[in-house]
Amino acid sequence: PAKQRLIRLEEIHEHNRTAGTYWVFRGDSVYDITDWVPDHPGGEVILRAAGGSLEPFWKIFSIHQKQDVYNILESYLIGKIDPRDLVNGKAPDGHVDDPFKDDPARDAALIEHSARPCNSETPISELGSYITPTEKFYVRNHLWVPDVSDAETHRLTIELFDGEEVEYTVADLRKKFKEYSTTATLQCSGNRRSHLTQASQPTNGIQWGIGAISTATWTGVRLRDVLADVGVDLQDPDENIRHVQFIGAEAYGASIPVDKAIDRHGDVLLVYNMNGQPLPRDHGFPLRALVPGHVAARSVKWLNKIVVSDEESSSQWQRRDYKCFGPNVSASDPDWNAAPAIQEVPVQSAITSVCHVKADKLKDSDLAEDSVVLQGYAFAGGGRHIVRVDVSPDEGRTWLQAHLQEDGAKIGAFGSPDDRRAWAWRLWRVVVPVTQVSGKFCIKAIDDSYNVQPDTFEPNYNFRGNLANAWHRVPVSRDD
Ligand code: MTE
Ligand code: MO
Repeated sequence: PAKQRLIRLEEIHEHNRTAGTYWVFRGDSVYDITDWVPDHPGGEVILRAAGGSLEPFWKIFSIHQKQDVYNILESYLIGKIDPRDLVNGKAPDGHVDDPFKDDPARDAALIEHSARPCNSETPISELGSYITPTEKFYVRNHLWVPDVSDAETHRLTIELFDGEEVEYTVADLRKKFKEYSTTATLQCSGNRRSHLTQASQPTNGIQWGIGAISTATWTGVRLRDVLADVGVDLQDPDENIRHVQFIGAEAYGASIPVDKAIDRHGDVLLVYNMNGQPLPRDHGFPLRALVPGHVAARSVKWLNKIVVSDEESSSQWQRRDYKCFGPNVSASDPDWNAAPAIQEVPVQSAITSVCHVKADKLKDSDLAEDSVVLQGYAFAGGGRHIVRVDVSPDEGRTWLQAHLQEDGAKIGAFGSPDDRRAWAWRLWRVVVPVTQVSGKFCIKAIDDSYNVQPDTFEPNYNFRGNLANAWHRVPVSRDD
């Protein structure tokens, strides 16, 4: 039968992304995936594998390593690799174009966890700045930085519920819609994962410290205005419309509930500027979604498609990642559908500076004793304001109130200063007399729904190490 046809590697290579038909192999099996390309949830990124092995790509896009995907693939089987081209029963993966070769240069002060893809956190010394200097803003890339060379002609396609598509260039967006700015903190769901790991058990993922969080003033147009323009009824949306999906040019994708997308107070923007300058390539040039108050994974960079849908994004980052399970669930047996995707983030805080000061050097305090000055950040998701930061100089026996520094946020896109949501962190400072200090310092923040951080990590262990937000504890001796 045709399925047992023996195929030389050379012939497979001819069916590459420049050909009209696309072949791939896995193990010694050869597949003609031409008919599957239009249906591929990740879009045309699949063409990178055309003419060669799927294996190196499935290592990056690990969502494919499951039975239903293998089954789809099997239905496109056209033959086996000729044994003359096999080594130990496998064809060599061959040359794979390095997708990271055009990644931008990065600031040397960033703390690098991985280079390809780039995962780098903001250094502690920069976390005391209300607006994070753009080049020190943490970078969290799952894949490479796509080359979107022409900002003005970059297209955003919006797919409507009935399948209709509407296109805007970035220039169209600027021309057609009113511009808004908002100051918002982005926090990765892995921020402080290393603390959770140290306190409990190993976790999967990048072992971030306290710097997978940064703040910027973002400028762009409101998603709700764009949705209204393509015909979504903001007052009474079609009840089938439940999610708004975002797709990035390199294939990353995520979604948010439609209510957040169209909320008058939700401040969801399609942004082209960060701190008054065009978005740097690492942060989504030329266009990114900004979903303030939600985990940063939903603020999709290099945005080139929005899908109005009854379903969440089918991406692995929506369906099989960025979820929290109970401490009993291990990495080997999660029922991914049993947990909701993380959207709004819980209350968080960290100590960014510990400074021992002699009494005679204390300027802006009426304390006449030798003291320790602590500084840090506090942040709550969902637009909730930080109302308090409690600081303990003795591992939680007694507490002092930190002084919340002025809220420097630009007013959000909507509302008066009084009813606006808090999309950005609050920085805080406290002076602790050394006589009160015994044991570690620890802190907890409280938001305006009176949510409070848990005291320890262990009871909230989750194998992915997401949303690590127990009290931050630091030794008294640390001095920055
Ligand atoms: N968007 C795309 N297209 N690709 C990505 O890898 N990473 C997400 C989100 N948006 C990502 C993305 C995650 S997990 C985070 S934490 C934020 O971008 C990081 O944004 P930053 O790199 O601008 O700090
Ligand atoms: Mo993230």
